[in-house]
Amino acid sequence: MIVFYDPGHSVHNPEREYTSGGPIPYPECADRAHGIGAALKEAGFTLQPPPPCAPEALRTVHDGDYLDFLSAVYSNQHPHSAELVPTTFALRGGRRPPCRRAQAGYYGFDTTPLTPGTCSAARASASSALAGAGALADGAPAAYALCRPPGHHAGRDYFGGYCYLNNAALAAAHLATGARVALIDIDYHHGNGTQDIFYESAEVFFVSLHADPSYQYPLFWGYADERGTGAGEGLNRNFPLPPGTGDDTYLAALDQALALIADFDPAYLVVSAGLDIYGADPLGDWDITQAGITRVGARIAAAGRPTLLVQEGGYNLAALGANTRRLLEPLATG
Ligand code: OKP
Ligand code: ZN
Repeated sequence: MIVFYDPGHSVHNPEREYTSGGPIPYPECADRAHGIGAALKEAGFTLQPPPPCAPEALRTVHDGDYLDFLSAVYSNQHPHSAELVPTTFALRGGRRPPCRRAQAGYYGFDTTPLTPGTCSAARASASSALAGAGALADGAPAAYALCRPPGHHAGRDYFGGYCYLNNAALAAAHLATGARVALIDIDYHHGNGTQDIFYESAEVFFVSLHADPSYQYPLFWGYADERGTGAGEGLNRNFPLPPGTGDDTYLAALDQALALIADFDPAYLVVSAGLDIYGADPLGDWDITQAGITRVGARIAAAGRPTLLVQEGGYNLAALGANTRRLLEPLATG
């Protein structure tokens, strides 16, 4: 299996997340990717740097104004200034303010920080996903993009939930030129950005399994009755799951999700691969075991489609590398 990895992510490494309970060390740290990379190398995978993606490639999914904001917010001022944390939000409908720093609360939906390295790291991350899509288009049966920062909470014109550019959506949009694509999001959190991007799309079928938003982030999206609109009617499906979800409950929901995907009969499958489903993840409250993660990988492999896995969450640093390996190995050998 081809693995794409761009070490350029390391320049984005915020210090703290501002939660309702106060500041905590930033869970989405550069060491996540270092740990995954080390575990995959040890398992015999080769990590390939992707070619840097063309700036226009990001416009298939993201708005030009938003992309301009991401590249300009740190461009001509305080190149080494502290993190920029939005605290006043527009609740879309207000005006975009002229001040770049104030725009952080126009484009952000939570207190996810921007740092001087955020834009280039997000581009490096997106480059891996786009290279993975290219590999599938060229006939590879499976590929993995070791992306960080993650992407599935980012929409066409917003960032949040540690995400700035929607890596999986960019890959799916690339593959969807002339082919049907299914995007399954197995991260513990609902992929609200991806849902939003493809909500009216007939080309990309989005299915997400996640902690019920009635008790978990991102809180406002991810309910079972969100099913898509217009040409995308019926092509958005959510499986909200309860606290304590274990292997059997999860795998039963996954089987339902994969049956829907089989009916859609996509030419490609993109997986938003979050490993915060793991029982010992500090952000999650599920009970998925390491053997369960192997079974998730085996179920995805059994779907029998050319498959791109795109890294999303997963915050147990001690287990993340081994868990990623467990998810990938059924696809690498099968
Ligand atoms: C990103 B991904 C934590 C508050 C929630 C945001 C979570 C973003 C998850 N105490 N913080 O889906 O793994
Ligand atoms: Zn997550």
